[in-house]
Amino acid sequence: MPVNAGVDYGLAEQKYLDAKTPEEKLSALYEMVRTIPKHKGTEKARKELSGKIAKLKSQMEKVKATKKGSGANLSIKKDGCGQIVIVGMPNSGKSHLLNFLTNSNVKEATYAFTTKKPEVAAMDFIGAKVQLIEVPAVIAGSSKGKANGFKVMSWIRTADAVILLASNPREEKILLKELKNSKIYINLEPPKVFFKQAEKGISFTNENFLKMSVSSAVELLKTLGVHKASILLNEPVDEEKLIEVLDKSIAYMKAIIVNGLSELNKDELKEKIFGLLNKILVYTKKPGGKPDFNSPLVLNKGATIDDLANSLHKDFAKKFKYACVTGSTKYENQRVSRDYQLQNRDVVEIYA
Ligand SMILES: Nc1nc2c(ncn2[C@@H]2O[C@H](COP(=O)(O)OP(=O)(O)OP(=O)(O)O)[C@@H](O)[C@H]2O)c(=O)[nH]1
Ligand SMILES: [Mg+2]
Repeated sequence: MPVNAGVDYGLAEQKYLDAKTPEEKLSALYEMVRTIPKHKGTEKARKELSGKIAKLKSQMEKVKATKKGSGANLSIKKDGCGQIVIVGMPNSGKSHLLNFLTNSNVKEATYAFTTKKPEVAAMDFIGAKVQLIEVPAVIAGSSKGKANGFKVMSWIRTADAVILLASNPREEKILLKELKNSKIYINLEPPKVFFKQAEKGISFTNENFLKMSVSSAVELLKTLGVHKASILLNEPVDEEKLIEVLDKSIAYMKAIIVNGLSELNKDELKEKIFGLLNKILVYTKKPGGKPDFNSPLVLNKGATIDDLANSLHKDFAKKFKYACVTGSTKYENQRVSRDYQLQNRDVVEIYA
């Protein structure tokens, strides 16, 4: 251990020594970089850290290339228009919520860890199918592997969004902490820092956002294996943020937090859950006909008429003449262009 290194560095180093997977090793190395004192006396140790990070990263890249991205991550086969996990502490009512929202009949009981494996069910949202998964309970220590925590966290991070079931602020705090320790950041945005390739050296745009000297930022980046980059800063950035930007193992996930089941309105809750997916429902109809409100198309938010035509059939998009929209337009059946942006629940008539 280098001179003057504090307790935090010691803990990070121990984490590194205890780490079982390359991802855990890398995460511990980042923590060591974060906590190592930045003075002349630690220069050699920082160089060594930099070397370890570079070596580990290239090893991980090689493994990834041979596995063609299948990776070590566990994930549950996706179905429907999105996959959402229900996360909560033991006995918090996860199975109850799953049964409430779907037609499943998962076992509910008053003892802890009734649910031992992921339970998958489909939630119908006005004709669209959303895949809901109850994962086994999270407890204090899950992020360190307690209660099958590594697997549970892996199932969570590969989903598209989260329903956090917490009956009180204490539970919510524990859940958010365990998720954060597992590199799952709930309702947080990635730092607004953007890297571009550069011919040589490291330079910053909006340097005034740097909450450290340029030279120490450059030093830190070099330790993390970045030697050539042009970096755009769009928000204040300290050491922690700079390391966060480079830490590709962080999953930023959207979540709704449900505090209790007693006062829930099912339709409102379903609407909120669907809202997590950044999608819209659009109904199509034949010219002169009626839309089928039981079978919507699910498109990404921001989708245009062109996207819709493409999602129907490639030929259709080619033959496309024009479309009429009812809903987001000023008038019913208003004629719109190909680049018209659709809104949730629009009804579209395409003439081809
Ligand atoms: N009346 C009522 N009972 C509930 C509610 N939520 C949960 N319960 C009951 O509380 C107990 C625990 O609920 P579960 O849904 O099994 O809890 P869980 O979070 O899935 O628990 P684990 O799978 O063990 O982690 C069961 O007996 C449920 O029937 C609720 O909103 N109302
Ligand atoms: Mg359960």
